[in-house]
Amino acid sequence: PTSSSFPSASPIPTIIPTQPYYEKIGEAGTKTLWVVFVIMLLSSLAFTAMAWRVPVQKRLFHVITTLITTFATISYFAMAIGDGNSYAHIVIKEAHNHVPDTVEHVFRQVFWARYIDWSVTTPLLLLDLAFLAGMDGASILVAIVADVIMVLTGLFAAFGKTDGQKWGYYTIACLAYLVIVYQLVISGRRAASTKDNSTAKLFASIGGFTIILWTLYPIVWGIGDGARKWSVDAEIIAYAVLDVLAKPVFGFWLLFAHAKSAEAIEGFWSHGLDREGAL
Ligand code: RET
Repeated sequence: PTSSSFPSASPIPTIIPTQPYYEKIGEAGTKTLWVVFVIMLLSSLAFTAMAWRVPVQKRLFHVITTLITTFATISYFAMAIGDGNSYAHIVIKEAHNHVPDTVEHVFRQVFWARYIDWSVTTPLLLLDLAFLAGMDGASILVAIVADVIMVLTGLFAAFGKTDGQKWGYYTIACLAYLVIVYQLVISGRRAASTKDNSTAKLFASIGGFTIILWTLYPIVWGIGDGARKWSVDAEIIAYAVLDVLAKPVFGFWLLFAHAKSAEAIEGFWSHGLDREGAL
């Protein structure tokens, strides 16, 4: 039998795509990724060195903080070598009112490695804050689960094909973020207020810093991935600044300030005992 003996099916409706265009990383973006990779690597080494200088029982914050920058080092390495990304297919406009139908679309590069990084590092950052405040288990669990929901729905939003998908997931992510803020501000502050004065103060300032910083992420996302008003490079640079503040700067602040307040408490007690002894 020849191919002509096969009856052809009903004609496939044709959608003629207009020439797609690609929004992707450039030279400035690649350079930025390498710079942040180096910053994260050096910070991880510095945090490790700091951990070795304190006894194991006092290393909890050092370990959490070192893990955070270690994950970031790997994720920035992946992004800098051109891995850990894919293209989101965004349908701008479908026209079905003429023949042939047309579809206007664009492909935007999404660095999904970020979301893998965030799914591990943002819960660890929350643990740093939760342990500092001495938060209860239930509040910690709620904050961390909300955080994972935020990052995953953020990832789905980044690959949303239509505005409905994109902003729908984005809304869910923002609601989850509000749950985190609630836990930090209400449960966290309540727990911290029962601690010594210097810890309560440190929690208030480093927690405030965290909330301001974290709130900038959905804004960058909205301008970059969301509204596509920023180039992929501009988005990479904005996230780079935020990531350096949220991980290494946050880490050094926490470790130095916590060491200082722990020293102050120890000093207070030993001083008290000396006086007792003298009497
Ligand atoms: C997304 C988009 C969807 C809405 C919201 C977001 C929030 C992200 C946050 C990320 C924090 C990252 C940190 C990284 C450390 O280096 C996912 C961008 C609310 C808060 C602190």
